[in-house]
Amino acid sequence: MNRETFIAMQQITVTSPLLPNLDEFHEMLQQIWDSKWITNNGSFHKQLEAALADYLKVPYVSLFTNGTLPLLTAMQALRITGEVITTPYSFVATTHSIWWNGCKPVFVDIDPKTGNIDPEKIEAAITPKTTAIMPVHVYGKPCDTGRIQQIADTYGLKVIYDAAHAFGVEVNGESILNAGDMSTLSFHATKVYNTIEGGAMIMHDEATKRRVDDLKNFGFHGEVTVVAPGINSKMDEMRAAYGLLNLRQVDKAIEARHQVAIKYREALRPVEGITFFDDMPGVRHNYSYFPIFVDAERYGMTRDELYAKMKDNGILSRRYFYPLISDFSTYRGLESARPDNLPNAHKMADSVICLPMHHALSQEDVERTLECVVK
Ligand code: T4K
Repeated sequence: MNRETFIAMQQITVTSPLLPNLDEFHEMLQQIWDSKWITNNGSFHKQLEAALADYLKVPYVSLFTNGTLPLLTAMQALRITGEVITTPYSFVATTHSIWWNGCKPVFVDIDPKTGNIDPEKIEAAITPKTTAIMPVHVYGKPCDTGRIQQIADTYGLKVIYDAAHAFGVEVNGESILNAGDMSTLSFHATKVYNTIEGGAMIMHDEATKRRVDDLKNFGFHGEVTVVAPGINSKMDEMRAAYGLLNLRQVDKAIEARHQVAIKYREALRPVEGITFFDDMPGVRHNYSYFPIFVDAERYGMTRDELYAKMKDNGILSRRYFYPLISDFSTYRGLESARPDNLPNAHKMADSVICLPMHHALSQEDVERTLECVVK
């Protein structure tokens, strides 16, 4: 076998989906076939909402068909208008949700210690038109939710957390998903916990849950009454069943990721010019991503050179989150998108590589990855 064929066969991807046992999934599919109830708040949908509320230690969960629609719907449910303060260092869906609601995103720089929005820079971005803050727990690292809430309370703003990466993350035993007015999750195939495509919204009270459930079902409340201009973003029974099965094995998957993080950190700590995040005290992390940051001068190679070298060796790392959202054509004309407003975000986006990180990485995969980075 030549080198090219070997590498093509042995590719190590940045992530790999957690898949349920196929026989168990088939049994559940049989139940769905027997019942002929395949979507619209079916039995597995109800079971998954209850099981997730329990697992995540949150009061109410509303399932969605992906992680973007709960962001859009949260803004509708809270009747957000005007300007929304957010981070440029995220997946583009965060800002798109603001745009799709006819609001203006206002970018605030990040804290280089966490990659999350810097709370100390939020107040300077507030105007009379600001109605909400949309922070992101990037890579599952908790935002400074206490400080953000203080600012929101002072200025009468809503807070919607894009918690797409923060499945199962806890601070001092409490779910990070309970912070703010609402939090949203993504259950995409590439996430720690997946339902193939899927997502959820977390809220504090039953009335909000009812309103959100109406909104994701075209605004229908009952059979003949439409109470709001809703959308269709319901999760079907197949994916809810798949989600129930994956919930049984997600803790094991998170522990496997944790072990990979330990090996990466041990090998990378002495490497000149490579930095990474350590665990935060009191936090239950989910190890959803393993970003490293390349200082080209000290490392002796640029981020993009290392990225290309990994690719040549069959290691498909990703540069999440490069380019910055504020650099995409839709947003770069905004005043807050000016690079001099976002120096920390630019530095992080220009130096980041997310190493392969998932539950099924073998010792050999980890070693091959490290061989590429530790020269
Ligand atoms: N907010 C934040 C902060 C987010 O990060 C995201 C999504 C959202 C909101 C929106 O949530 P969703 O509407 O997507 O639920 C991925 C995902 O599509 C996206 O969900 C995710 N964030 C984003 C960070 O990454 P790509 O384009 O990088 O994925 P892709 O298809 O290149 O896959 C990466 C690797 O994963 C592949 O090289 C191999 C592996 N893979 C992927 C898929 C889809 C598999 O092994 N099997 C698969 O089925 O966007």
